[in-house]
Amino acid sequence: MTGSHDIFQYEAPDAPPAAVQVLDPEGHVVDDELLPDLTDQEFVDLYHDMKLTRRTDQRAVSLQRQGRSGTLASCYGQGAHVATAHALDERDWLVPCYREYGTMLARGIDPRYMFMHWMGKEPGDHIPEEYNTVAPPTPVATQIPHATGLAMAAEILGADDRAFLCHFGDGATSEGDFHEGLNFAGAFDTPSIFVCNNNQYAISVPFERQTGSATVAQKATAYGFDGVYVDGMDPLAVYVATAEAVRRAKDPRDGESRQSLIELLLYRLGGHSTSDDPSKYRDEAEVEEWTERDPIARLEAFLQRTGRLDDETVADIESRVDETVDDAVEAAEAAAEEPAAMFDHVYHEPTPELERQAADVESLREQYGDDAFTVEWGF
Ligand SMILES: Cc1ncc(C[n+]2csc(CCOP(=O)(O)OP(=O)(O)O)c2C)c(N)n1
Repeated sequence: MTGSHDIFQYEAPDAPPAAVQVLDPEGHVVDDELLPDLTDQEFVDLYHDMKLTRRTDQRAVSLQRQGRSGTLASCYGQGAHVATAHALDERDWLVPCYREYGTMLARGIDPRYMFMHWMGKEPGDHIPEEYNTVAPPTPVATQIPHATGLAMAAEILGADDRAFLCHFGDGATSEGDFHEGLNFAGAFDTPSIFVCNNNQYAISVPFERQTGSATVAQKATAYGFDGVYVDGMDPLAVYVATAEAVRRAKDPRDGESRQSLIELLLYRLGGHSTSDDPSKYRDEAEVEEWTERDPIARLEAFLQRTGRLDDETVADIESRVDETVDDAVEAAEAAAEEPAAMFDHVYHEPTPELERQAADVESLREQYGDDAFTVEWGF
């Protein structure tokens, strides 16, 4: 029994590696070689979509506080996730999570869909087909095997040359769905990109209680693919890592896997949801420290310093974003409830139980009219 440690070939890292970073918190380029090859307009478009996401977020929280909408998971602080959508082609598929809806806005999906979703209006979950985007889920991690299944189905149908990108949080990595989704992706060699938004908490559960691993990214090796640990408060690092994963999914070089696990180390500056009080489980000093790394301020500083953006353009973007969000709220509030539509896309063929439930909804509507479905939000 001597030297038994020598027979172990796989060693778990004790600590995370340095995260991939392009911009420091003040917006200085830290690695010129990693600076993405985007046009000035593409850089500004990314900034626009991050501002649109933040404005949508602020309005949604305000509507919830006024009792005009339901609860939601704000992405305040996590806005750099928007950059993952900028690295996708239109034909690629996006499987977002509830907090990463900025990817949907970046793909051109009108924010009215998000407002309807938060208002509990069923049409909000019927994303027009041309966007190749799945509506965000509420159950934790269920979207991960769905994303792998989509990729497997596309391969079977011969629709290759597209990537399938799926978002989830650190808490989702403790679900069996995470293992099943990544395991199948590796085993069936699908063109999959898994993005873990590690905001360091699953509601009140801190990351060190979620896993004994130093990182989520290292878990990729167990599934036979590559992982990368990224500064998730840096939109350009997020873009570069995703663009590289998209390239690998479609055109892997020797030794590269078509699957990637991207871990974004980030922080949610707000509560888990509008029903949460984060002061119960984390220190204000921690929040202040991460506020300094705000992804929008970081990108704006870089764009201003390099002459790609000026105050006039910022003001113009802000007023356009305000107008888009105002119109979206108006449209969402005016939209019908359509509760029976919730049964339409559960299965390809409705089951007898679903048909019974749909008939119940119709009979309630006949008895009480549309008022039967008006939700009184009272959080
Ligand atoms: C299967 C399931 N279990 C529990 C919940 C309740 N729940 C909602 S969000 C959440 C935490 C998820 O944390 P994480 O995956 O890190 O994502 P985050 O919300 O931090 O973005 C939990 C436990 C749920 N929605 N679904």
